[in-house]
Amino acid sequence: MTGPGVVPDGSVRLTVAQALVRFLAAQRCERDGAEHQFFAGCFGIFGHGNLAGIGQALLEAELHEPGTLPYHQARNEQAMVHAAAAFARMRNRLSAWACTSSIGPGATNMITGAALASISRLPVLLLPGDVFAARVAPPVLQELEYPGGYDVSVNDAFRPVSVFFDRIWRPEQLPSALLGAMRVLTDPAATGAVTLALPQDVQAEARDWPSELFARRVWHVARPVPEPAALARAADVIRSATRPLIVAGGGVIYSEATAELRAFAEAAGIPVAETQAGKGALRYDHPLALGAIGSTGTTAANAIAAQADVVIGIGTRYSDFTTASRTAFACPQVRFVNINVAAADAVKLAGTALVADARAALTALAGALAGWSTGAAYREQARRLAAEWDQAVGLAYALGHQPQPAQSEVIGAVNDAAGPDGVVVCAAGSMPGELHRLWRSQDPKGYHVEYGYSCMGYEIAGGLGVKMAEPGREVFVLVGDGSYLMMAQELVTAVQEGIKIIVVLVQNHGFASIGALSQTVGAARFGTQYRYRNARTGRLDGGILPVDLAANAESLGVRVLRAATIAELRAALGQARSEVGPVLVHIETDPMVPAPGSDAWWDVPVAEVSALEPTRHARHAYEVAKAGQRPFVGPQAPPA
Ligand SMILES: Cc1ncc(C[n+]2csc(CCOP(=O)(O)OP(=O)(O)O)c2C)c(N)n1
Ligand SMILES: [Mg+2]
Repeated sequence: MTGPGVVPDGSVRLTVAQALVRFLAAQRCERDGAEHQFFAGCFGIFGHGNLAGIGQALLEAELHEPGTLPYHQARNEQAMVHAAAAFARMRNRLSAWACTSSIGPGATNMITGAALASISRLPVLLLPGDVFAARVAPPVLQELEYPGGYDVSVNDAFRPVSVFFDRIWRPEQLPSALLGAMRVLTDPAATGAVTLALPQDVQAEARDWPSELFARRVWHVARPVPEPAALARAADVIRSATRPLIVAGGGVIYSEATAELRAFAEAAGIPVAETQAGKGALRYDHPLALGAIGSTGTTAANAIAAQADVVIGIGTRYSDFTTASRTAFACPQVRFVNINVAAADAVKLAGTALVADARAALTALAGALAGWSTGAAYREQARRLAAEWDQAVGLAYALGHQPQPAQSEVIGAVNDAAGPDGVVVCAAGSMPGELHRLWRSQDPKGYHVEYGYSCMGYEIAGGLGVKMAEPGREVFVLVGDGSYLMMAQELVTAVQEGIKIIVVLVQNHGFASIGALSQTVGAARFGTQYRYRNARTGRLDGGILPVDLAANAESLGVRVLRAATIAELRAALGQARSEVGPVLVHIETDPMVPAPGSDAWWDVPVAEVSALEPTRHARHAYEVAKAGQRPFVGPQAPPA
C-alpha cells in the first residue's frame, strides 16, 4: 500500500479528490494589482457519492492545512449554491466557493442554483458526485438507468445550466479540466456555474501527480480596453444625441466602475437609470440619478427612456424587465450604444457595440467626448422628474396604513435601519419590484436583489453568502412568507456558524405579487393565497392558514422579534442591530396596498379566448399594450 506524499521523482501521490482539493487551495486571483485566494472554501453535504472522495480530502485539508479550503455544512444543496453565488456577487466575482454534493438527488438539487449562477454570471464551482466510471455493479444507489446510453447520468442535466461542464471519467483528465474550469470562472464575460462531475470510484483513485499541478497559480482578471474604431463609432453616436440616457447594469458594479460612471455622467450631463443588478451604481440623491428603469421602474427613468434618442447600456443584458418587454424605448429614432465585456450582450437591440470592461470603456469614452454635454434644460428636466419621484417614495415610506402596514412602509423602515452601510437582500415576490423603485441606495454594494433568476428561496441562503463575503456590514434579508416556506432551512447554518443576518419576514398569507399579476391577466388571483380548502365551495377560499412562521424560525434556534406596527418594526430593527447572532423580525402586512409605480408594461401573454369576462377584458388591454412593443428596436437611420 502506498501513502500520500511526494514520491522520489518529484510527483505527488494523491487521490483524485485530494488532488482536486489541493489544486483549488492554490488558486489565486488578481485584478488591478490586488491578489488573493480565489476559493474562500467549500460548501458540502455528504452522501455515498462524495464522502469517501471529496469528504475525505476536505478532512485531510482541515487537519493538515487548516484554512486552505475550509469546509462549511449546509442544509440543502440548492441553498449552498445560492450562498456561493451571493458571495461571489458581493466580491464582484473575484472570489468564489466550491460546492460538493453526493450523487443523485444531492446533485440535482444544485441544478436550480447552477441556473441562477449562470444567468446572473456569477462564478460557482459545482462538484456533484457521479455514477461509477468502472460500472462493475450498476446501478449504484440513486443511479438513473438511462436506456439510451450508459454514459448518461442525472448530472447531464447540469449541461444547459453550466457555462462549463466536464466529467472526470479517468484521473488523467483532471488537470486539463481544472485549468478549463478556472479559465471560465475568472473570465467576466464567460463566468457562471462550472460543473465538474466526479464519479464516485474515480474520486478515491490514487495517482502520481506532477507537483507543479499544485503550485500557486494566479488568474488575472482582465479589463479589456475598447478597440479605437469601436470607441470612435460609439462616441459619434453619443455626440449625435440630444436626449441620451445611461442604463447602468450589474457590469458597472462588478467592474468597480461607479466613480467613472459618475464622472462620465456629470461631464456629459447624461442622466442614469439602473437595472436591478445595477441599482446602487449612482447614489439615489445624485442630481442625474433617475433610479430604477423598466417594468419596475420609476416615473422619472421611464419618462426619460420613452423619449431618449440614444441609450447607453453599460454592463446590462437588457432583460425584459429592463426594457419593459421592449416598450420602454419608444423614440422612433432611438439608437443604442452597448458597453459590455460580453459581446453577446453588446450587440443586443441592434446597438453599436463597445466590447470592453465598463471602467475601461467609461474612461475612454470620457476622453473621447471631452467638452461635449447635453443641454441644461434636459438635465434640469431629469433632475425635476427624479425629485418628483423621490417625493412619491417619501410618501410610500410613511403611508400610515391601518390596521396592517403597507409593504412600502416596511421597506422604508429597513432602508433607515440599513443606513449607508447596510445591505438589503431579496429575490422574489412583490418586494423586488418595490425595492427596485423605492429603495434609496447609497452604496454600490448595498442593494443585492437577485432578479436574474428571481428564485424563491434564494433570500436567506443568499443573505448568508453576502454576510460571509462582507462580515463587517449589517445584512438585511427581506423575505416573503411564500419564499420563506420554500427554503428557510439555512437559518440553521447561520446559527451553526454564528453568522449574523437580520431576516425581515413579511407575512401576507400567500403570493401578493403573483396575485396582483394574476388579476391583471384576468386570472382572478387563482391559487395565490394560502387558505384552507373550503368545504362549501370546494375551492381554496377558506380561512387563512394558522401558520406561525415566527415560531418556526424560533424552533430553528434563531432569535425572533415580533412587530405588529411600523413603530415596533423600527424598534425591533434597532434591537436586531445590537444582537450578535442571526435575528428574524416578523411582521404582517396588507397585501392589497399597491406601491407607487410608473405603469410600465411587462409582457405576460393573456388567454386569447375565454369564458370569463375579466379575462376577455385583460386580453383587450394586453393587445393594446402589445402594439407598443418593438421586438427588434433598430437599426434606425441616423437623424438627418
Ligand atoms: C422557485 C420559484 N417558484 C415560483 C416562482 C414564481 N413566483 C414569483 S413570486 C411568487 C410568490 C412569492 O410569494 P412571497 O414570497 O410570499 O412574496 P409576495 O408575493 O407575497 O410578496 C411566486 C410563486 C419563483 N419566482 N420562484
Ligand atoms: Mg407573501
